[in-house]
Amino acid sequence: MCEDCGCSAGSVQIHQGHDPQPNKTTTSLEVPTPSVRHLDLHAKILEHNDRIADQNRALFHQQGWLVVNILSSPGSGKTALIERLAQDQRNNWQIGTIVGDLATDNDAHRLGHAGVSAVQITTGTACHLEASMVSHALSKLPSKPWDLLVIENVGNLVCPAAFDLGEQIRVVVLSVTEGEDKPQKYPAMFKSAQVVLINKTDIAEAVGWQRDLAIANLQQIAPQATLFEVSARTGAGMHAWYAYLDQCRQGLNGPLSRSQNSQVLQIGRLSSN
Ligand SMILES: Nc1nc2c(ncn2[C@@H]2O[C@H](COP(=O)(O)OP(=O)(O)OP(=O)(O)O)[C@@H](O)[C@H]2O)c(=O)[nH]1
Ligand SMILES: [Zn+2]
Ligand SMILES: [Zn+2]
Repeated sequence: MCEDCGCSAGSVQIHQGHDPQPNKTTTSLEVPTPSVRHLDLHAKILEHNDRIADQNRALFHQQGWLVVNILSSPGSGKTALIERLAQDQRNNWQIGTIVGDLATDNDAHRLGHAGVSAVQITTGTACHLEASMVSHALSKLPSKPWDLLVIENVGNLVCPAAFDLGEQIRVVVLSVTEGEDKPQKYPAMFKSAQVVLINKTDIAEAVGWQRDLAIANLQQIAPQATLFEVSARTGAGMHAWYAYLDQCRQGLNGPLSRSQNSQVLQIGRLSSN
């Protein structure tokens, strides 16, 4: 975990387990809460980030770019989804990408091969992207009238939730291999999403994915999100996701109405701003 975002500074509790064996002892430990100074510093970092995110947002708006921030745990298929998008929409949209990882430029290479301009940010120890990193990366992107700028965040379901990058749409990917309880375990991330993509549906049956349970969990934690069930591997379900993006592009951040998007499985109300 990175030190910059204060992610290691929260009050950590180790809970007593439900031990089925009667004579076993279990422990409960609470690590002290962070100092006021530490919390102050964290608040300042977020405030600073929000200011730069606002500048990014103003630039995106002025340029008429639709900007999407994709977040998930490592390996959920963020890059694969962008590769598929690039391939399917190569004749329709001019797509730029900014991709964050702690190390390597593997993802930027993959996206380059998929035919889109890609700028890699390597964050070193930071486990999330910040608005200032995106702002710097923008200067490395060729200047084009982007229809769509996709930002792939660092694989992490915790810290990236707190950092606004100035995007119009925040997309959280949940793949079927991760388990149905991820929305409950990482509520801040799912609560911040406009869209949830359930990925790797091609292997849902093989891994025993409990679809109804997952959707109920999402409904409980993230009723504001619009859900698409997709497979980056086979392309299944991607057209509804593209239709959503297209409508957002046309309205540039305007909300979709339910009736406009009958293919979309609604798990709750759509964003109203
Ligand atoms: N079966 C199946 N595999 C997939 C799908 N999408 C991605 N994968 C595989 O999942 C693995 C991880 O995919 P990536 O696209 O690298 O995931 P990522 O979220 O970008 O990973 P990080 O950038 O490391 O966080 C790769 O082996 C992909 O081929 C899918 O829809 N179905
Ligand atoms: Zn962190
Ligand atoms: Zn990736």
